[in-house]
Amino acid sequence: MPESDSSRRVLQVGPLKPSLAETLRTSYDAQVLPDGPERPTFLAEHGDTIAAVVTSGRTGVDAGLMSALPNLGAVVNFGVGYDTTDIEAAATRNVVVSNTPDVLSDCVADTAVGLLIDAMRQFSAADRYVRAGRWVADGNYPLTHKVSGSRVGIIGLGRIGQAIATRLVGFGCPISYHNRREVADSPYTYVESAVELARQVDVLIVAAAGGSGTRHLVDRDVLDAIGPDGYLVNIARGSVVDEDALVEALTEGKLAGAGLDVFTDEPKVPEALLSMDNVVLLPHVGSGTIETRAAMEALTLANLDKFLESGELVTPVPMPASATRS
Ligand code: 8YV
Repeated sequence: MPESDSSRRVLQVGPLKPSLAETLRTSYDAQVLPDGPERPTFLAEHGDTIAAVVTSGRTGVDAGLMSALPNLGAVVNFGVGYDTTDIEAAATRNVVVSNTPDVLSDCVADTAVGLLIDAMRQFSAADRYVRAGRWVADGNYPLTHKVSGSRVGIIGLGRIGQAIATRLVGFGCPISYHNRREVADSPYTYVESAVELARQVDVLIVAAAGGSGTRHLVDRDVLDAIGPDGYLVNIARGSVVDEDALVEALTEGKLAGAGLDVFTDEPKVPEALLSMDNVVLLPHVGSGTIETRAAMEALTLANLDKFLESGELVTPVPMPASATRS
């Protein structure tokens, strides 16, 4: 870690993993952006001393906050998804942005497969059945659906999408995918549109990045195309799925079930889903293991260190070409 310089401070924006927040405070003399009415005063007093922000995908840095930090050089994001940071505004201001790719792909892919199995086999619901004494009272649990060999479609064949595919090949699942563009040398079948992909598969898994480009990519038409025998799994961002349409489809039996780790307005989950045994609900825990969160923390600090030393990042995110950069 470089020598601390009072004109090049680090700012924590939003809650972070406690050990990361503690390291930022003790080793980087980082400040924490206040949330309440003290924020404008804090920014007026300290805004021009901030060289780097450390945040997470749950909070991010919007254009308004960026303009209150005129000497900001980097947004260091804990997490692979950075849709809460305004990348166009960052590019315009020559602010570089990093995320934590690769180190979480295994755990998020494990979560996707876990959700798929749980939604189709209803293990969580069957567990509740045992605990409620219903095995004794009501007899055997109803039959569910076979996972191995089911046709799986993946929306977004990036690092996480590919890690999901690799796992499901082991289950004998034929894999097809939809992506912004076809992935060169991929062994999986490319499908031109999300709706066409949904039509062809038994399970649709959402692994696309969030943000305006993918908002409601899984809309009513895509959900209709999955159909009453099909399942949806989302480990990406709630924003990629039209949640009202999803709730409606599940309520009306137009979808067999769903496994969801992400929601539109976390931590709020639509009330209607809470009583559905064909829906598995997780509190955004995709990357949430001790091992992976430690690796994400280390990569976050490596990005911060490199930026403070050289102005560069270890894992920069691609910046949009459209923004004007000097
Ligand atoms: C984390 C995530 O929950 O990496 C991401 O984009 O959504 C998760 O790994 C989140 O970033 C931690 O705040």
